[in-house]
Amino acid sequence: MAGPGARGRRPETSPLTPRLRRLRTIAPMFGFLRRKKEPPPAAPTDAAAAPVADPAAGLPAPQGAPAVGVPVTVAAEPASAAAPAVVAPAVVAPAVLAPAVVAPAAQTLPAVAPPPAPAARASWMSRLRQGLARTSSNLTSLFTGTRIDEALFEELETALLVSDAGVETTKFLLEGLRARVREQRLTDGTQVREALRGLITGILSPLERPIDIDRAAPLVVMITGVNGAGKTTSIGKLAHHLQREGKTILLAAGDTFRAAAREQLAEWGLRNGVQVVSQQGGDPAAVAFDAVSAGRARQTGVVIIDTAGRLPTQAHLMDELRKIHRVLGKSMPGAPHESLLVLDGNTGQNMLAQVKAFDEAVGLTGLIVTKLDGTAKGGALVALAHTRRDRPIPVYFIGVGEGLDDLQAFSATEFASALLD
Ligand SMILES: Nc1nc2c(ncn2[C@@H]2O[C@H](COP(=O)(O)OP(=O)(O)OP(=O)(O)O)[C@@H](O)[C@H]2O)c(=O)[nH]1
Ligand SMILES: [Mg+2]
Repeated sequence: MAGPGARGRRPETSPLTPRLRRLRTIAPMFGFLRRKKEPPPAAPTDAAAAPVADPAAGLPAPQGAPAVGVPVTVAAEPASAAAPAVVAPAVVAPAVLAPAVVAPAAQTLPAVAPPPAPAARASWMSRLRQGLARTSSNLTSLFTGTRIDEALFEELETALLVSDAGVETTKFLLEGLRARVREQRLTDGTQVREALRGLITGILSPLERPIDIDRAAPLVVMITGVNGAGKTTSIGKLAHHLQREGKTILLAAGDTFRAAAREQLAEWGLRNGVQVVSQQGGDPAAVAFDAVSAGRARQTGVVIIDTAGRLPTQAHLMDELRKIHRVLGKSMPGAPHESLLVLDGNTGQNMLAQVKAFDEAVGLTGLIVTKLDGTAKGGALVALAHTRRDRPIPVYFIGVGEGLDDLQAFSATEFASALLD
């Protein structure tokens, strides 16, 4: 609970704003994450979940097959087709639609990326730590001595504000810390740091929840977010992750207006060896509907729907998102089963407004926070957890790079450690 402020502190009429303004240019803090488990050695082969043979298309083998080397993009049928759609081959796309297949740069990418070598995993960890080094050093440098006084709390307040933890959460942390110092009679910096770690971990813990990928078949996952947040990249990484969990995947290019957006998703499809339902122009809701229909007909494990980036202030685009959500509900009971918001970890406090707006529009069930390998300020995530503690939205994954393996499960403990170690 956010308290009323540190009443016992020395007088300070407007303690936060001047320091915040002064330090706004200071670089951020944050980061971390560690893989929880080793990936399986080989690509999964899930016979039960493998797509049924496509009578029309002679489509490439399902994504579970190793080393798929052929283009996998397929056309969507019109949403008006009420019966489960059979994915049509590109060459017989309905005439009313413009060429339905994104012309992917089929020759420019390997169809399936090689499995990550241990060295590669180590390298993303070190990239992450490097990216967060300045931020974590802002905090850790405070706890080096035995000085536990008002000056320490003031410096900590500054460091938390610089990290984008926000005024309310910063106050909450400082009050909690003061109480622990008092009650537990802490006498040196290391103890205070551990107390802070406990507080931050406690705030973040409700966000740590694994995604249940078995609760529907297909599991329909709708991806939303502002422009450039990392939606399409996260879908590519998520597809890879889910394949390793043994799921078959179908992607839907719900950003129908930008050719580049379709091509980008098609590239990720190629990398993963998964099929992409796509359609030039037209209604994104129709593409989403068709993808789910195709996924049901083909017994696909997970259907992931990409959407165009949009700002919460763009009312008509938020309406479009609501429509996609609504239409998905008609495509399959309970769909979308996951309504995920992708957040750029560099967003700062605006992250909170984004979550609120997208949640109101499409009832978020989870978050993916990207770009935590760069200069992101992790404090915003702590603020998000604290300010939404009454209805926490889990962070299923964090993005720590642009490669297939750079999606990691969120861990409150590791996140707090990355901040304070
Ligand atoms: N370093 C880093 N870069 C990322 C990460 N995720 C995405 N990016 C990069 O961020 C940029 C935008 O990513 P996209 O996936 O295209 O973002 P988007 O949300 O789909 O964008 P729009 O569809 O245009 O709204 C690309 O250059 C990605 O490579 C990440 O976790 N780390
Ligand atoms: Mg995109």
